[in-house]
Order: sequence, then structure tokens, then C-alpha cells
Amino acid sequence: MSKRIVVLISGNGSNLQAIINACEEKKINGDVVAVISNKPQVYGLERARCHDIDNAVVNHRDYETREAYDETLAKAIDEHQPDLVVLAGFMRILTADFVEHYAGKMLNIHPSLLPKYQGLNTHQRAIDAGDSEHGVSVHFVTAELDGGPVILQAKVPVFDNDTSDELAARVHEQEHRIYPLVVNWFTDERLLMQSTNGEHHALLDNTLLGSEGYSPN
Ligand code: NHR
Ligand code: GAR
Repeated sequence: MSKRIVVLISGNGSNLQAIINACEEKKINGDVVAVISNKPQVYGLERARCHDIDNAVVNHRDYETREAYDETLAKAIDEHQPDLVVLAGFMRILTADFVEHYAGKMLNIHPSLLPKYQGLNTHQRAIDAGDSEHGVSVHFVTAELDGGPVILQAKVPVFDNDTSDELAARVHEQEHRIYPLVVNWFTDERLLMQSTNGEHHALLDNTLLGSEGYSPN
């Protein structure tokens, strides 16, 4: 059965686009059934409309507390009965209750080689640290911010005199390759999150993934 995917965004939505394209090309056994943004008028919403995908704004500025916001957001998501919730450049920290509600069925893409550079401004931080490599991680979302089990990473070089924008563009290319791939693993039911005694692990084809996620051989 084809899986129902809800994508949460806050901006441009290029990762959303990569996932929509992969679904249309049948590289993912699923459909993006809805796109929800916390910010009005972002380009990602236009991308959804272009593909006749249900889209909505749940604006965090309209809510007094994170709990109230997340409650409304969860209702908007659950209307679509998703099998998978995908964070694609979604910029609001989610409450533990919200995360628990989607345990094992919510993914995020984070622009760093986790556990390095959790949080924001990752490209500039990698440059400032003098790193020679940087990259991107897809992980299951847990209550711990950017702390859920890593599923797949991709690395890029950092060149001398790279600007943050140049480095971000290099990372973006990798994002658009690896996010559809991981979503496909999930929709093919090859990917699971196992939680025991408050510890979370990712499994691919019943094999425990290491701290850097899947790596061949
Ligand atoms: N929520 C939980 N509980 N766990 C995670 O792993 C999450 C999450 C929510 C979002 C994405 C994450 C990223 O990939 C993500 C992972 C936003 C912030 C942030 O500080 C940090 C990390 C991520 C997303 N947000 C500010 C806030 O106060 C607002 C920043 C802004 O609007 O620009 O929510 O990096
Ligand atoms: C991506 O680079 C993603 O890794 C990052 O935001 C960008 C969104 O681009 N995510 C975060 O920083 C989450 N805090 P997109 O809207 O074009 O997909």
C-alpha cells in the first residue's frame, strides 16, 4: 500500500520538492498528501499548490505557548492520517508530547554531520571551526533536539575561502539525494526506530545502524 506523507516546512521547500519528485517518479512508494508551514507565504507552499497537494499554514505567532501551537499542528497533521511526517527545513522546536505522538514515524534532515553542530547556523559554525569536511544527516526525531538516531549522512568538502552560502549549496545537493532515499526506505518498511529504556536506535533491514547511520560494506 502506498504511504501517506505529510511534510512540514518553514521556507523554500527544495527538500519538499525533491520528495514530491521522487514520489511522482515512483522512486518512493508514497504520496505527499499535505504540506504544512508555520510561516505564511513561503515558496514551499507554492510548490505544493503546483502539484495539487493540500497545503496549510499553522502560524506559531497565533499561539501563546508551544503546547497550544503543537496541539493545533498535530490536529492539522492528523486530518491527513499520515504514515510518515517529514520535517523539511521546519524551524520550530517541537514539544516532547508532540514528538511522542509521532514516535518512529517522524524524520528530520539536519545540515551537519551530527552529533556535530546541533541547532542553527551549522554552515558558518563548520567554517569557523576550520573543519575540512561538513555534511548533512537524516535522523528520526526524538524529544532531544537534533539528537534522535542518525539514519544516513552525506559528506562534502569544505574549501578554503568558502562562504556559508557556497557551503550550504554544496550540502543542499546532497540533501536532495539522501532525503528521498531515506523516505523510500521508510515507505518500503525497511526502516524502524527501536526504543528501549529511553534509548533510541535506528534499524535498516533489521540491522542496527551505527552513530553515523547506514554505511555500505
Ligand atoms: N523538535 C524536537 N523535539 N526534536 C528535534 O530533533 C527537532 C525538533 C524540531 C525541529 C529541526 C532542527 C534542525 O534540523 C527540528 C528538530 C529549529 C531549531 C530552533 O532553534 C533548532 C533545530 C531545528 C529546528 N528553532 C527556534 C525555536 O525557538 C526558532 C528559530 C527560527 O524561527 O528561526 O523554535 O536544525
Ligand atoms: C535545509 O538545508 C535543511 O537541512 C535545513 O534548512 C534547509 C531547508 O531548505 N534545516 C534546518 O536548518 C532545520 N533547522 P529547503 O526549505 O529548501 O528544503
